[in-house]
Amino acid sequence: MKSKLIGSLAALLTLAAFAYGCQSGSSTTGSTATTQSSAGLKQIMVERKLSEADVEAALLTYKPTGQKDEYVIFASGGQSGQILVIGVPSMRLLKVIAVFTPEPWQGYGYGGYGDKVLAGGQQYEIGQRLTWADVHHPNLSETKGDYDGRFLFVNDKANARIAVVDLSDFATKQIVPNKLVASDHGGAFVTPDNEYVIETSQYPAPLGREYAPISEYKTRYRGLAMFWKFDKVKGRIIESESWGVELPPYTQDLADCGKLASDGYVFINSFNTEMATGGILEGNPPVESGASQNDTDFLHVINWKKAEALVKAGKAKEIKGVKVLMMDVSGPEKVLTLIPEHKSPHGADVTPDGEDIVVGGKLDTHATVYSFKKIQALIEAGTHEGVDPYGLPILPFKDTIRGQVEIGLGPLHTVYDGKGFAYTSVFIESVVAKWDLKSLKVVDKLSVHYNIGHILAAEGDTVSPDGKYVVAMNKMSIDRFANIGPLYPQNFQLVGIENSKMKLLADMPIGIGEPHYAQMIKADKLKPMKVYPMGTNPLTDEKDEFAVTPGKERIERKGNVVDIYMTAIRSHFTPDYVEVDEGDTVRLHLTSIEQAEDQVHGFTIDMYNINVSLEPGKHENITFVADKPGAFPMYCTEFCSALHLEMMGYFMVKPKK
Ligand code: RUQ
Ligand code: CUA
Repeated sequence: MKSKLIGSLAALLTLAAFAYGCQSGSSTTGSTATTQSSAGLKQIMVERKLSEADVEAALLTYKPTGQKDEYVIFASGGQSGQILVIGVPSMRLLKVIAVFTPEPWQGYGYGGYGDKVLAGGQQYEIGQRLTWADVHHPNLSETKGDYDGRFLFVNDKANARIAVVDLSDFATKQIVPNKLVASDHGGAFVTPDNEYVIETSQYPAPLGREYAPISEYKTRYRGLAMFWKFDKVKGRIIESESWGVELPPYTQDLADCGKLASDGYVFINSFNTEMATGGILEGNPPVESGASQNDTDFLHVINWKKAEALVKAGKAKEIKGVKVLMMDVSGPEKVLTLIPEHKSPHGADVTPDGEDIVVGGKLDTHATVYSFKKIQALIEAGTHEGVDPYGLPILPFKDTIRGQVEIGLGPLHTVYDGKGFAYTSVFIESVVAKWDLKSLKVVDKLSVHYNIGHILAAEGDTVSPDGKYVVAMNKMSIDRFANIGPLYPQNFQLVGIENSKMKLLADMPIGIGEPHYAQMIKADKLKPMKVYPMGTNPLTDEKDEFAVTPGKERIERKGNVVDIYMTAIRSHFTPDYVEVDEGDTVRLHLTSIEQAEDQVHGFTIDMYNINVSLEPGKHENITFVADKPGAFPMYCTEFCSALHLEMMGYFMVKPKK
């Protein structure tokens, strides 16, 4: 960061004024320009009530037109079911990726390939369709513990699903529904070489989503850690090679995957070892207090490589066609082990070297630092202080930890800078606490606005974080922005961490859903295509069998099925006049034959709820029944050229006699 160079307001203003002088094209000498502009800038600072620190923050984050961001954030879009793509340090919103929710701009869910992705993510074959998601934790694909910029995975807490986004075109390719559980939370986390995408359940329920009375909670309700096998070449989850590990009904919370020293292991928090089930009208305490009786909950440790071997050796049980390693195997085999943790913990975050696991306690003032070496030695020696009601070994707490850090009120999540420091979000206190991983002492605190949930760091979950920025993902923004009614935006705050003191650089209101986690990748690791190879179907990433080449546009009828082979290019569709009979099945094969960068068309047929986005080279197949007679304009919905409004035609549906 330039901040090291900038020692004083004078130096800052000289620098700013220099740029100002150049841009204004002043023909005066450098020194005169500096003086005049300094006076101008000082006046702006006074008028706008900007401090020296404000001006410095502006200089560190401002991107003049054409200058690109150094990092890219992929942030959860919360209830929107989408992913937000944000540039750093400018904190400009670059894109909203449609994932679990129909999204009109990308034409996702209005007749095109997105319908097929969304259909694959449905939990039930009949009945209501899921049209939203509670998006929590986006995770980038990894190679050797480093983000490789190829894929992005994210979970839907509300409907227990995992989505796969391909970063070669920033499009969602697959949604896999977890048929065994109803909600998830710990996910999507990846193993360091991305063999698996991990999804762990949140609220326990009978596996397979059967009914069992709540009185049978302890015997029938369970948690699950799902290991989704990922094929990096195909870029898809292979459901048939995926499997699960049964967990006790302790309400598993966040999870993280081991790396380097702890490669092969997964760590999952839990917060209701009391197994409280509420029942306020029945005279029971609500879950919030029922689940807070015990002094400790359990950190679950899974040896996933061993679990995988046991599943392959046929030791798993099939539930609804999914192989699940049950507790009567995983306990004795030392695949699943419990460690006490301070009550109601939240984040479980493995350090970049994989040596430690940091657990924040929502109701505690500490973060606990577990040592993987100690944990592993105890597991291997078979040392434990007892077993839980499900026969799972419990390790002695004292012997598993390296220490505890006095953080402040309500530590949640921890990220790392790769330089020996950890940064913990502290919800109740509304601060980021920076602490030394060696001494376990807090060295700096920064107020954020307000009530920070997650925190993320540049390349933060890799084996080598960059240590330049962290972002506070604040749940509340009272008094920060213009009043826009009782539903307030959340507030992302960019924090510079290059110097010993953290520095608040920029605020970004988030008015789209409530974000949870996000990850930040170096922008030059992303290498998406600029245009699709001609005729590409984004669902298969291949040339579609129905791709239309220029000159081969046509309309074919077989019985009451009409195939329309159509192309789009500035500024017309061919054919631009289509006539069918009411009740015909229409199969529209639509190829953009553009190959010029940023030449996007849209396509809609009025009144038919059909709407697709046609990026250069993209192909879409749209099948529908022409059930509404009339003369319907079909037109391009992107302002693609000077004759964009002329890019239209008619879709005629002749009424039945
Ligand atoms: S966790 S509430 Cu990401 Cu802090 Cu879901
Ligand atoms: Cu094509 Cu507007």
